[in-house]
Amino acid sequence: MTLQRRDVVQALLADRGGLLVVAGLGSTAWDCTAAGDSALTFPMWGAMGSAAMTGLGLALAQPERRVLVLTGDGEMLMGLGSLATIGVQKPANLSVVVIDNERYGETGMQATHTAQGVDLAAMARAAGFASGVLVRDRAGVAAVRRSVRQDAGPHFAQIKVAAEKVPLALPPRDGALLKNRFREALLGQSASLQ
Ligand SMILES: Cc1ncc(C[n+]2csc(CCOP(=O)(O)OP(=O)(O)O)c2C)c(N)n1
Repeated sequence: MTLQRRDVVQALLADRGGLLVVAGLGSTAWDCTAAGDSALTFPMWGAMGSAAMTGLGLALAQPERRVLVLTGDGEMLMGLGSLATIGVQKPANLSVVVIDNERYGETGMQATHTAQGVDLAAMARAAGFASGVLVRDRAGVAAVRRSVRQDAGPHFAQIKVAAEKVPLALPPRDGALLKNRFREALLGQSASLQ
């Protein structure tokens, strides 16, 4: 049975503890909010192509924390160079998970290149990630969940999901608020004043 994006994100984020999450723009950010708004989730809102690089910076700055980038296939395709940089830097605490509906969902469901077979997981492996998997079932999602939390990375997963329209679940829209609450939750109350 085809995986559904909300179930996948819910499963990946359940009991997330101190996991730091960067949510790519659009649908994956709404998926994260639907799974439960959190100060430790940083949604990219309109910034397309930079989710993985934002996650890399966070992972390098916070080597004791686990960092998960959850993003869409269109967003990942726009920032492919980041795979090479992550492959070179090799942060063991970083995972990049692409929720692959093979569409630019937010802008009208136009097909992306993954609909034509572009294999992002193979690209990540070739770039030097510790693992790069293509996932189509629940067992695969459970394995990704484990890797995100405990195995030495960097990990990459391309999770195929149905191309469905789901209800909007919007995080706060104010960028300064999102940054400050993330910093406070991670670094302590005085962090937003620095
Ligand atoms: C540089 C740039 N180009 C285009 C857009 C418009 N845009 C917003 S969301 C989106 C599609 C995102 O597709 P994908 O990452 O596959 O996410 P999905 O919604 O399908 O899960 C596009 C093209 C943008 N925000 N920024």
